[in-house]
Amino acid sequence: MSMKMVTTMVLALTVGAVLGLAQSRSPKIELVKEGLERPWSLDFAADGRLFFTQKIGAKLSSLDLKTGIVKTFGTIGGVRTDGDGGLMGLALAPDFAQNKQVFVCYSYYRNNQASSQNQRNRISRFTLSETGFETEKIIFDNMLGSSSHNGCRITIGSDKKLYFTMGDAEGYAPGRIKAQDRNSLAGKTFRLNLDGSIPNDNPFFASSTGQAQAVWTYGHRNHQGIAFHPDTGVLWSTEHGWNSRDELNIIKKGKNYGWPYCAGTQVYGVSERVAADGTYPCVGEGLTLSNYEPAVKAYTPDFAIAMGDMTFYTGSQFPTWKNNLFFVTLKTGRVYRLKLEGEKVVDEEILIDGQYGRLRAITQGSDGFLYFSSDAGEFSSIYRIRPQ
Ligand SMILES: [Ca+2]
Repeated sequence: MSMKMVTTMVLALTVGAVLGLAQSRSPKIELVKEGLERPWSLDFAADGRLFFTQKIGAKLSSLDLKTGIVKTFGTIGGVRTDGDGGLMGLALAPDFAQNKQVFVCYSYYRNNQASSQNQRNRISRFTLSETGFETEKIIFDNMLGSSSHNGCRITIGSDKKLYFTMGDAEGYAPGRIKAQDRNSLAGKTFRLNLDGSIPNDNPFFASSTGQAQAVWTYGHRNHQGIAFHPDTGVLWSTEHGWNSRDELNIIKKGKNYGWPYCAGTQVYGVSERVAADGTYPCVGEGLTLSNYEPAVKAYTPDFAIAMGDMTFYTGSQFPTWKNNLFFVTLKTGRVYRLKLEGEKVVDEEILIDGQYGRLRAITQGSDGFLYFSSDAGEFSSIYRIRPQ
């Protein structure tokens, strides 16, 4: 046996051992709380309490992780819970410790008249007392709703602006074009000041009127995850796509994300086209879409993985995961971990693959662990991901 062969064998054994070690260090999943009514959004306060919305019960609650006790501040009246609708997005105000303000998104019927013409969604700001709601201030009202595609995820930027998503509110209706209409409040990302006023540096502030001035991006189908990269400040988003075309996007001011003409990196119903420079243009028979921003990555198996919420990891419990992007999926019940370089995905791992059913939300705890929720009606749960 030559020295070279021996060296190769030793190298192979070393690599095998390292791989074995990596496997034995796969994270531990702990059940934190069960028996919840579809916990749709999770957000930690600095004091360690986990705030969450319960979609079908329309409850805003917090969980004390030390005692396991859930405290419900209140049930929001008049919430429409048909199909995708309900109490959805949640974001605590940046100075929540002082002002006790939380932003939520929920579905309702206009004039309390339950009909498809009156399906709506809104953003409200609640001020909490120790035991309940003190006030509700409606921040952004009258967004078109549907029994499908109501969004609605909320985050707050370092610019102290509120960013939130709204789906195309059209389900499988023919001629789905509201997402492309910049005057329609469907299929958009919006940006507002925290008091509900509209910032005058929004991209269409000068060229539109009324609530349409709040549009930040358009051409979305139903993006249910949105988060700022902790280092670059770039806004990333997961979009629940059409059929086999889920999307990971970077949300850039004023851009068009293509729906319903393009999905993933593909023109709707047309085979994938790659331009000479390697980009994916949204062009097809008789179609050239201006202002188009293609997905960073399209998830294109022969089924929809059904992307849900996303977050970035900034804690110290998993040093090698720093700044990694995590997202959950509904239909396939997965937790993905993505390593990024700039605006590219360079590595990807599926940490969980269906063992906990449909997954809805994911966030990082103030303790540096990751938390995610399942979506199984009144039998939904919150779980923790921690090192072994
Ligand atoms: Ca798109």
